[in-house]
Amino acid sequence: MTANPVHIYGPRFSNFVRSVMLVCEEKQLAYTVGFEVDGNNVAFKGEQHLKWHPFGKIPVLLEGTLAIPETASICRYLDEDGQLQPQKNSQIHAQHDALCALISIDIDKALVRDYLLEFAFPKGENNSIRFDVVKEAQPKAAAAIAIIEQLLQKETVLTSKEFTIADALLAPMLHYISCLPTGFDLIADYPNVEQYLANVMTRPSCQKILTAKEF
Ligand SMILES: N[C@@H](CCC(=O)N[C@@H](CS)C(=O)NCC(=O)O)C(=O)O
Repeated sequence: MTANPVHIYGPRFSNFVRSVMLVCEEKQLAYTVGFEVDGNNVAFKGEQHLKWHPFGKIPVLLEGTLAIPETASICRYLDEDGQLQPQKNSQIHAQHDALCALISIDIDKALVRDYLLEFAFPKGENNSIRFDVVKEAQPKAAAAIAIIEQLLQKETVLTSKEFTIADALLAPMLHYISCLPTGFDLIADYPNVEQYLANVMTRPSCQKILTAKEF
């Protein structure tokens, strides 16, 4: 990696962009964020973006001529010295990797794609929230939070004091859920999840990046 700032292609409000920003903050890496690259706006899902990520997802990490898609892979690349990945033994290392996949695939789908996005970008008439859609997605979102609650009852990398890539992936999602209106914020029913979020929010990186969003 070079000493020049890396660029995180994508918007600051995206939970996955925030995960990469958290990793940069934790590692004190210089970075810039946004759709503007070298002074030019690079269109979301435009030709250039699709060259970087064939499915037009964000974030993409740009460093010189290198473009890396996929959040967990970006985080692992930035964590060159492995400080944000448990190294104790290969089993714990693999468990952390698996947790990163669970969070960025299944938990993200239940919490962010199928639930939270309806609040952030309502698709109802006159941009109103489709509460029928929200209500339908809520049981699966609550089930995902219950799974996190269970994970937090065991000794895992999520319960260790060390901040890891798994935390960087999970914290932005939980923070956004906690910002939802009463009755939709789900977390209040899960004391371990609530405590976990309170703990990560004591970190300067999380205080800086996980700023509240009005839904
Ligand atoms: N597997 C990708 C998923 C990234 C993702 O879903 N990003 C969202 C924004 S937070 C996105 O690009 N959504 C636009 C789309 O799916 O077309 C990763 O882990 O980076």
